[in-house]
Amino acid sequence: MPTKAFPYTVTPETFDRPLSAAMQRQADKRPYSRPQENPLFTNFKYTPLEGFDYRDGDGTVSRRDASKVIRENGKYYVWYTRRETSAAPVGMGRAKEATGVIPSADWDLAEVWYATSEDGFVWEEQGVAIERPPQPTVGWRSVCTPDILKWEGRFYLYYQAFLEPSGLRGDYCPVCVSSADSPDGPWTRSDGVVLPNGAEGEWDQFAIHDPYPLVHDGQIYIYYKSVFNRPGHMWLGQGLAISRDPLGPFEKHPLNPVMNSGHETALFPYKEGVAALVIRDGPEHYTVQYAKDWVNFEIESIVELMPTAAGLYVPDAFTDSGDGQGVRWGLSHFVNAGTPTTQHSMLTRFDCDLHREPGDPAFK
Ligand code: AAL
Repeated sequence: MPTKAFPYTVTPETFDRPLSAAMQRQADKRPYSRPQENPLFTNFKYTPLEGFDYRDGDGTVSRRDASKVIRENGKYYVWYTRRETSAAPVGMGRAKEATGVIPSADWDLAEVWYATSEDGFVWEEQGVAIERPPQPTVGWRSVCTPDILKWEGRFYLYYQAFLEPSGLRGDYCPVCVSSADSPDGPWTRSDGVVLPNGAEGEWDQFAIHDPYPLVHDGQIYIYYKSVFNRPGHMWLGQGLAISRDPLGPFEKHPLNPVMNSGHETALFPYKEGVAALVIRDGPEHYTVQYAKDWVNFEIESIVELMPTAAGLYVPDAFTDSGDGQGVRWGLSHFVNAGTPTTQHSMLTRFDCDLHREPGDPAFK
């Protein structure tokens, strides 16, 4: 055991002594132990958006789960879950009381809408992009939680498609895709599902949520969330599915799940690899992680006040540059604004510092 107490002034030599496990981690210079020098550490600044009406927050209008933001035709575009119902959700625990017009959860009886903006702060809602198809087509109960891909000049929206209210077996849903020549649509829906649930007994047999497409190595990489070990013990993980065709079939990565945490994980190319905001839930939530090979993620930093369900503005999401530049802002949502009987969500803007500048340590 050391004879002297740990010194007040810390120098490299300070660590040349027997150390506790915690101080050994500092001596090892784990990335997350040095946030001041870490380009994948950030704070988040939030700004309310202009242009969205929430009917005084009575719970009948909700906007949540924004897609990535893209820039086309000289403006920003975003897609999101929009619910407009005659009443606020009854709650997942009372899902049996949900009807054709009464939602169970905030994302029940929803559609995918889109909005555009000149500056990312003031938005103009343009209307519906993906409507609910007629019963019994998959998605008839709700279509929500979209994300966008641009591939060979066409646009693809991936989204969750519900057959039952959330709270019953609704969240056991797959992902469907629609495509268009323009971000303004019209959107043509592909038959069936594009990201199917895993086979019985596989980790993603029930839910495929939060599809998140990026382009890497000439292929489409879709990260997605699943919830496994239901119902005894709930554990969220992120999987990866890869294809050269946006309409599939997608091949699930043999190492899935590739992340052990994250509810609505947001990713962006960074240098040659991919970085991830691992948001909400799981043993490694509220971390920024990095995978040089796009598969094996390591914790880079531990952060606070992460944006819920972040949709990032990722200028190089689809350029496959092999030299990702990072991100500065995006849209996220605040959940459960209002009282329990007026439950809804509101989109908000966040700014962060996860981009590369000349002189940053990332520039090596
Ligand atoms: C979200 C997402 C998915 C879930 C629900 C709606 O934040 O993780 O979309 O199904 O909650």
